Amino acid sequence: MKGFVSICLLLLALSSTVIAKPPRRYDLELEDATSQTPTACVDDDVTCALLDATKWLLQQQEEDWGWNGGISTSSVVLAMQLANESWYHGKALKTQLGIKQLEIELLAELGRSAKLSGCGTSSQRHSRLAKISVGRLALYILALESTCHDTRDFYGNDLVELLEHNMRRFPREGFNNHFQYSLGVLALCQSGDGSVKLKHIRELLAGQREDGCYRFDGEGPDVASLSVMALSCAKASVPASFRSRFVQKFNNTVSCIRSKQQEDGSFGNGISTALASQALKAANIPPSLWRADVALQRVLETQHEDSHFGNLGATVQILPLLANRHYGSVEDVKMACNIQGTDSDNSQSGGAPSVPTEQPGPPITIQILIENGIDTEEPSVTVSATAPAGSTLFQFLQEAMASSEGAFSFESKMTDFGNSMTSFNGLANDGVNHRYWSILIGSDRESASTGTDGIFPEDGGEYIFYYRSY
Ligand code: B12
Ligand SMILES: *[C@@H]1O[C@H](CO)[C@@H](O)[C@H](O)[C@H]1NC(C)=O
Ligand SMILES: *[C@@H]1O[C@H](CO)[C@@H](O)[C@H](O)[C@H]1NC(C)=O
Repeated sequence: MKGFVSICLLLLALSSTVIAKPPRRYDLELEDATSQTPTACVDDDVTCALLDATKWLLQQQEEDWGWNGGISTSSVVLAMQLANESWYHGKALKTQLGIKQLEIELLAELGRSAKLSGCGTSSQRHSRLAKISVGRLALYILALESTCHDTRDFYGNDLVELLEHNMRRFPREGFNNHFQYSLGVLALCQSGDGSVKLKHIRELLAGQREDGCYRFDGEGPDVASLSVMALSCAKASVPASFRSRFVQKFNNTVSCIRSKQQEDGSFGNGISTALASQALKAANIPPSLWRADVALQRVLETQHEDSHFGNLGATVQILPLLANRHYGSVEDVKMACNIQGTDSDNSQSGGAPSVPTEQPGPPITIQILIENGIDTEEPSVTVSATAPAGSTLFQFLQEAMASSEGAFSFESKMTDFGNSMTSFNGLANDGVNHRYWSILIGSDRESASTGTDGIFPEDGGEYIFYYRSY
């Protein structure tokens, strides 16, 4: 109770921005005395890939010690700990400041929620709690657990109870896919006591289609993979009477994942392959049955020269696999919490942040098409946008909006994967009816494999935003 009152007094108001600000990285004034470049990797592809990718993530740390304006701090901290729990236990100053930022962000988010729905009676309290997104809260809990926090008493707040409460109404707008639901179950499952209830397990099983796959599973089995990791973690909470049904359904989801494996060992793109591999490991499927080493090679091939895997979201989801771990490995990582003061002089350094200073290219012009594939009576809109070569599609969109004098507009939301397009010309994504803006490229309308921050338009190119149902 005390916690809720103090949160009400806190009322931290942070403005949420729609347009992305360029990231401000920290200056190296605060370099630890003990910092050195991490031990170079020798000969082992996977270790090298892991070390390089963690180094890249650390370079993304910003001036306030968080990541991606606070959107990605929790998923980065979790990924860093799953990559190697010595990160936290090394006690490097930048690490500790990053964890402090994680705490501040969550307290701010709790405070904002309090402000939104006011303070007072306990019935009001429940509506207030419902404001925090399940996926975000789950990632905060996993990140906090992996860094030795008590999530039952986080500055007086019971985060596990809060999560459990917020998971009750499913599906609803903003919480309507089993990827998020699985993150919730993984957080409940790994925060100490038996918080996973039979109803959670039932919901995960009920979401399956006949083939064991879920809505939003396509070429890759991302959702089924998260579900298998969550179910593997929660297996111990299944009552005996429900066991045989559980195993049957569980096997069915594993079959979905395995059915997506290609001849070359991949399960779709690098992210999907990494998540599928993590799931099959979590489910203890013998590696030879699904050619685990070949799948791993396919993932490693997707690493860029700069050591990330395309963007921050891809990198954090792939990292656990490189450390032979998965989203259910927080329990293993937590074991290091009981060992006091390990290698405190072995702190890691993020290395010098490289802020690329690229010259703007010559101006190029592209066509942006806004098409409504659901209400086909609605005429499509074409706008051209001009920006320097090398700009992202998102920057072209901003340019188009600024110069259209109200004729063209969009809204977006920052995520681990960059800006997600949430609305065009007033027509917004609709989570209730599963209608969303998708991205297609060129006259053959190829589906984009990444978002508007990862697409670098070519002169005269055509970029289509197509409203469709998934
Ligand atoms: C569900 C889902 C969607 C749903 C989201 C709505 C919903 N009902 O939840 C819909 C169908 C809208 C969607 C759309 C797209 N998606 Co999608 N999506 C997912 C999925 C399966 C789960 C995301 C999630 O719930 N995360 C959990 C919550 C807690 O995290 P969150 O940050 O709040 O999640 C939000 C963002 O992930 C955002 N989002 C979803 N997809 C994408 C893609 C991009 C590029 C961005 C910036 C944001 C974004 O929507 C989520 C819910 O609000 C992921 C799988 C994965 N491995 O992450 C793919 C994934 C994120 N999507 C992907 C892609 C490519 C797309 C599209 C670009 C496809 C297209 N050609 O149109 C579009 C984005 C278009 C746009 N408007 O900007 C890729 C991104 C790859 C990359 N390297 O960047 C992923 C990783 C799948 C994969 N394995 O390739 N997606
Ligand atoms: C984790 O990092 C520590 C310190 O840098 C290192 O000694 C250890 O070998 C690493 N563990 C793994 C499994 O990579
Ligand atoms: C589920 O899969 C396991 C391992 O592949 C197998 O031993 C078991 O018999 C299967 N159970 C059911 C009910 O299909």
